[in-house]
Amino acid sequence: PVPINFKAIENKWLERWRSKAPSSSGTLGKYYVLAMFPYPSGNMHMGHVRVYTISDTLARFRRMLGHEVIHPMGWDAFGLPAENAAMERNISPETWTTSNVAAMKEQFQQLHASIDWDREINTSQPEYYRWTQHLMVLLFKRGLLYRKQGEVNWDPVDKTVLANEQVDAQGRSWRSGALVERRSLTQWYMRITEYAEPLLNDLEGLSGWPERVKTMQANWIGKSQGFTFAFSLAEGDGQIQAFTSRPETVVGATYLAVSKDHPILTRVSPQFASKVQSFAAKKQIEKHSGVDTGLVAINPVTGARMPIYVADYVLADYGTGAVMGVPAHDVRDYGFAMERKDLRDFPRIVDDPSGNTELPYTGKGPMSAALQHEWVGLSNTAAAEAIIKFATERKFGHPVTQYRLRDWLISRQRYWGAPMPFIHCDTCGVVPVPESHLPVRLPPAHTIKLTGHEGSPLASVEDFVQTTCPNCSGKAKRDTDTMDTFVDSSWYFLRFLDPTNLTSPVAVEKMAKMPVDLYVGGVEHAILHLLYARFISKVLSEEFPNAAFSAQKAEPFKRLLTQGMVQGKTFKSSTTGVFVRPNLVNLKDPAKPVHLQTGEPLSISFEKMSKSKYNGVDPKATTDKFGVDATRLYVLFKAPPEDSLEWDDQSVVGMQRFLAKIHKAASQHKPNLSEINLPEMCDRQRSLYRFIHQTINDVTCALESDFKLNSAVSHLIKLLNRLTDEHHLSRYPVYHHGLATLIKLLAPMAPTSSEEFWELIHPSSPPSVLSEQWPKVDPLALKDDNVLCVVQVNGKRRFNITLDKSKFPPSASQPQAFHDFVKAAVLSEPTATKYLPVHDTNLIKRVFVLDSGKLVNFVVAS
Ligand code: ANZ
Ligand code: ZN
Repeated sequence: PVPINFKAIENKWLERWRSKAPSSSGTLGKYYVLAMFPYPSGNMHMGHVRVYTISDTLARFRRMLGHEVIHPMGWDAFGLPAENAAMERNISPETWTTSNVAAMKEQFQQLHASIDWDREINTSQPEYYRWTQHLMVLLFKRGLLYRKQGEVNWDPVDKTVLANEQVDAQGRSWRSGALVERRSLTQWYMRITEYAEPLLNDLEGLSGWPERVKTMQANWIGKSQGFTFAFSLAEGDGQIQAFTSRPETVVGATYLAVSKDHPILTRVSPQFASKVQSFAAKKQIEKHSGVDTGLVAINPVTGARMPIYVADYVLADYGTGAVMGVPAHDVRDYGFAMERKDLRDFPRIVDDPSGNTELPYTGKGPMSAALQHEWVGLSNTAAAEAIIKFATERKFGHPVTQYRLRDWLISRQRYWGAPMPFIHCDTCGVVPVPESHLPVRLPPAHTIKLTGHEGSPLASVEDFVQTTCPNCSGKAKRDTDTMDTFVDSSWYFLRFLDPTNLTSPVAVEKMAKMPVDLYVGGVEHAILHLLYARFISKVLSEEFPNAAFSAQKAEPFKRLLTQGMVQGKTFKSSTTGVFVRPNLVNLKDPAKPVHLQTGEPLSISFEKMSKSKYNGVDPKATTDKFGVDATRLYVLFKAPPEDSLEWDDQSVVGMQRFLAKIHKAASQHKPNLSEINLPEMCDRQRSLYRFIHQTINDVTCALESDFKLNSAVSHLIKLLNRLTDEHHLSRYPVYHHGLATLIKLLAPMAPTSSEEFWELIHPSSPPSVLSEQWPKVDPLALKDDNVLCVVQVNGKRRFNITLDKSKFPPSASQPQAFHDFVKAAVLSEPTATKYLPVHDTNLIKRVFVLDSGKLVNFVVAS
């Protein structure tokens, strides 16, 4: 087909839409579709195109279904990249952010995304962060926000602290990649641990979330049941509590290890003190390092003397900050003990049922005979129960539930973030900024030196720091930390419901629009963002109680769709592994690309798009070249939303052709608007009608519940092909019905093209396909009234025919009539001439009709 002039069509419909906004009122109730709001980098990449195409398609679909749709967008605008970019360019982070927001908003429009821009929010504007600050005050008053001195993760490159969650397993910062150092600092924390139980338990009710994400959240919360033993000091009184998940191993505990800030360290004798102090001051963390404190405890079960060490591997904020060392059965304890002469002698507690005698052994098994104790021979789990009972009765232990989840460290020593709304007064302590003084505005960037110092940039602005205490009116100082940007995004979905409220973050009655019905975003947010959002949501639903929302446990996101990555085609030298620019690749033999200049063989792979791999594809270039709708369709069609998508420019053309074919069919079509009349249809019409309604069913299912958007597109392609095949029916209403249905089903995915096609087939009727009702499945159409009949000739299977059940004479009461009906149907089938003497029926000796017409056997004279 001739390519269509998509630019002209796009412009025409954008212009018409501008004069008439799509309706967002509906009779089916609200539907809140939310795509994770972007960081305004200024450039939309293909990953964005993918998420927002998905969310826009589903928003448009829901509008056609009759929902009142909420599909907002905003900007997660605070954060380090703005600050760093601003320093590089010598402009303020605010200027940089504002121009990026404008550019990206333009790019949203270029995608034809149907967004409620009147709900737009920007987390870096005082109108928004005023309420983020309000929430912090509220959490502070509830005891859910507090300051604490402790060991924190310090990023030496970004010069700020990081939450535990922002440090990866290799000990590197999620943002800068720098090796994180430990420092002892006073910081702000949110008491998310108080909500560990509901955060864990309520996962169960989230049937619309991927299992994978729920597991990640559950593991992050990391609930473990355990036991705490009290170990008494050998000299003087005093005890150390140690948390263990293996209480039965206490009989093999040969030493204790405590963290660097454990209170027991104040009891160290002068002889050991200097060594212990210098160890505690050390920054780097090593697996097996530690020093003897000279203190000794007594094993409450065996009575053995246990030296007490201070060791790097003991975390200050897990359990009790003390571990009972069981070298025989714990890998870390084993490593630690084997490096120290006085700890190398330790007993085995649990036998390996397979007879292996190697240590450490971390599996299950019977209690070792060498123990000479009443527990010998019991399974280790039974022994654990017995020891728990024994210790509980004698009061040297108690069961505990432990979580891996830590309180959330939210303060940052950077400029571009929401200031913590607190004042430090020598007399009154920490005082929240009164409501009427909010927001605490960020001082303008030009007054601040952003680089070259440690600690908060805000601390250098005297005007900002010096203030009076709201409580006693004495001289006081403002807090100079800003908030982690994850705080900003932990409640934005609530603000979208009430974006301009001047007296509250969100009005109680607006909470009734929660939860978000569908949340679309990257799986990289599966832990942090979603956990924080769930936490804040639960807290806020207590402050702004809305019965409906609370009844759903205040879970903010009902369904979660995590879309996969968009990957670009990458050429890599097979020998050096260096990435090669596509314009330096010789593709004469597409299967064996070589370097244009060196002739080196290159390998092809698909990898996450990035500048360094020369595999990025610019969304604007793509939509300019192929059209917005072809791009949108391609993104939906190429892979199921959850999988990664391998970008291939060549196949976008396929979508362009698909649209051009519909355009052609619509232009040539002479509408027949008469009513569909099922009983009057011939077989072919009836079968086309069924196909149309199967397509409605499949596409609706894909958009409504299983989100197989790729197969939704392929169902539409099949419907078009079917209509092309049945073009001889074009003057009948069923054909018109098919074409009109195709265009309606296509509308959410390819909106401007569908508008154009709709106009072509309805020259005089309503102007917008988007305001049409979503097609409904006719249950009569789907009712299968065909019987597949296998035809045998002299016992040999020859061909099949389909019999129309609705035309059957009643077989039970008139067996002969039924028999004749089937026989006639077979003989009138064109293929019958090949196998049966159609013109000389005398040669047919007998006909057996079996199984209600599913099998028929002709006995023919040879
Ligand atoms: C003795 C023991 C014997 C342990 C054994 C394990 C195996 P989960 O299950 O993840 O909760 N532990 C306790 N507090 C710690 C701290 N502050 N820093 C580092 N490790 C600590 O882990 C619980 C286990 O981790 C505890 O059980 C303790 O070692 C260690 F065969 O106690 B166990
Ligand atoms: Zn005061």
